[in-house]
Amino acid sequence: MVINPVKRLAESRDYQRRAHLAAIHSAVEQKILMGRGEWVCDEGDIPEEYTTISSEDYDLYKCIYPEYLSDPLHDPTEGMWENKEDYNTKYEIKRNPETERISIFASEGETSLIYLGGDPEEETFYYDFPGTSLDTDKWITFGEEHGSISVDNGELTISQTASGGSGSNLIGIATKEKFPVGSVYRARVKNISGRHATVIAFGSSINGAYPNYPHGFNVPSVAWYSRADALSSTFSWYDENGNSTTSSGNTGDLTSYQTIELHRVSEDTIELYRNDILEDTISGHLWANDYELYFSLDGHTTPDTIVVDWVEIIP
Ligand SMILES: [Ca+2]
Repeated sequence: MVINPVKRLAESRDYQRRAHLAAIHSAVEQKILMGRGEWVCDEGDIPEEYTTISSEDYDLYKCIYPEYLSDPLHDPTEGMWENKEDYNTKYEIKRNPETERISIFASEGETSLIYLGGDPEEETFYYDFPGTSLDTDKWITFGEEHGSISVDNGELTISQTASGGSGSNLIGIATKEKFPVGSVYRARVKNISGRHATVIAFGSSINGAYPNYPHGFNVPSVAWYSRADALSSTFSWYDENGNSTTSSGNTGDLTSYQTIELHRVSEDTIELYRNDILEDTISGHLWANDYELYFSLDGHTTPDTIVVDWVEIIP
């Protein structure tokens, strides 16, 4: 039996919570970057066990508000904010001392618990591109001869400069791990120049590379690909029964950071979200196997470039 995380996330307040966790997490990451990798705050180290973010418990907002977090976000139903000396977000934070991963947790979800940054019990995949290279235990790369794949300042940049044209000279990255039906694949990503660039995809490789638009390849995949040069995008798929098609009318301008999600609701239904809003649904097609998350570019116009801030996959 597969427990479907999508249903748990369906409540609008849970979306709001998730957006809050992402904003707080991003603020913490920014502060760490500004501290050249160190957490510098009078409040002291982020606790190693989940601790409430409040004036009484771990006073995180002393460290990030308002410099890195412009709004004093708190749980929409249970949290409160009076001022910097009197608030309780009802969100919790912890730091894993071995990995330095920061996790944030909403305990007041409508039906369940929401994490950002990964919880070991949930086996969430989370990667925010630390250091100056990809962790090859977690990622494979392909097509580096067609451009560059670089990590710097907490961001991944993939740029196809070889002018490949439709579907050729693919460059990109994929997770080594595969994820089952029920998974949510999420990324904060932007396509800053050129086309065709997937802003998120899951599926199979073909000859070691991954298709940037699956409808042109005969491998099961689902992808959303962007054209920064023409401010348009297309949702494309090829299923396990050999059916393929595309849908248009998706949001066109993906040149600034967006949170893009593919929800594998069931074997035959996929939902695509942008900034927590349902953008498109595919139903009546089959993806029953476990699949990697990937990004892939073909340089139809060059430079074809995407930037990724983080990836999260909730199995
Ligand atoms: Ca990042």
